[in-house]
Amino acid sequence: MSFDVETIRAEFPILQRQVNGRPLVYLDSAASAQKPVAVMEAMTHATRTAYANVHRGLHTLANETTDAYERARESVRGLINAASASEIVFTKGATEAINLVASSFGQSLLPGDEIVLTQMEHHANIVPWHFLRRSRGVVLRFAPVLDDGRLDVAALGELIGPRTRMVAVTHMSNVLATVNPIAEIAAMAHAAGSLLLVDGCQAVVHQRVDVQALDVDFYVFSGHKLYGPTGIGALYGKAALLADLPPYQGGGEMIESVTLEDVTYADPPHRFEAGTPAILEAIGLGAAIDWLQGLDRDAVAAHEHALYERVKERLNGANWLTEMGTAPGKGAIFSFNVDGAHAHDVAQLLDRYGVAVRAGSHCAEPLMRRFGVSASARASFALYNTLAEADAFVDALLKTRTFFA
Ligand code: 7TS
Repeated sequence: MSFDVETIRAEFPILQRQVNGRPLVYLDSAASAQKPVAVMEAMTHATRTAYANVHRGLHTLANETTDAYERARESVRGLINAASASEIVFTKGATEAINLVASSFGQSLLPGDEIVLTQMEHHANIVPWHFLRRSRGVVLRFAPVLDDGRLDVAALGELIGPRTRMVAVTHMSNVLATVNPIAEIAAMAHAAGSLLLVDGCQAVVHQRVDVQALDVDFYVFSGHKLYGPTGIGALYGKAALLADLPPYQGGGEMIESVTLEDVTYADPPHRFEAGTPAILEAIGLGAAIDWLQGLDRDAVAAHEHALYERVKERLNGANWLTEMGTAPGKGAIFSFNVDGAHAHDVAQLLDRYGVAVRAGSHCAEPLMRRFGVSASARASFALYNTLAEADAFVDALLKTRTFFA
């Protein structure tokens, strides 16, 4: 299989539009990716031809919709090579998935139990654990990040001890693009009797993930960064662990039986999917995964890396700019600050040239503090970006630079 970026681009109608009189250069896919026609059509097709509530009906449309919803679960299973589709829980996204684990698993925690995180986590993988710090007296420990953006894995190992109940780390940083050595961290967590949760929001988009090979206990991601819809994401949990977790929310579809006196719960994954789920969005996510899996993912990764390398090469020697995160093997995200300029101003000026980048703390305030900045600008590359766009970004940045020099 090969990979042709122009063929791919034709599947993303939004990429044809203009912004401020220029062709759109969309470099904000780490926040949310654009969607191919296949995803839109899957959702429209379901809406037009086979839509009803899931898991409730004995009628044809309900059964067809349920089948489509469960096929999407199977697509998620295949994407991350889970052993069984019953290990996949649909959630609103990564944020809800982490909240689910923190809230449900957290019920077993005692004061003084420890959760080990890292300085490079997105707030989604910090704040739910702070809830447990406040409500249950658990202790949070943060593994440091080295100057080049690598995780200090040795220091992480030293933080893991007999009271550690959960290690929760990102697979790939949304700011630094550092890819963390998950299998190694899993071995360290398990040797201490701890569980491991991995935030796969960024990694799952850019590399093959095998939750069994990595031996992670929980893995989470969002659909909208994976070329799928918003409002849908997934939690993977090992079957034996999900079986022991209490539910997160109560309502329809998550019960085995309800009486006035008591309630018994359904088995996973339904135990964790209270209420009518995001049916069409799940179908859209399934379509996004099937679409992505139809591509040569190694060729996609090589293409994305080439875009990042192009930017690096063109900005080589620029002493007015500081890149955040230069770890070996990092992903295709270029986070930076221009001397004398606020990242917000840089982003707004780039927008004049049609170039969309994100600027701010990227929901990673502890990481910003670690690097002594309040914000950074971030160009994140996706499979539909071209070398010409990488050049357009650098050209616009060079023009922007004259405002601050
Ligand atoms: N974890 C990581 C590593 C992320 O990058 C994000 C979103 C989340 C968790 C939360 O995902 P959600 O879909 O539940 O919101 N990251 C970003 C970003 O980098 N810019 O906007 C959102």
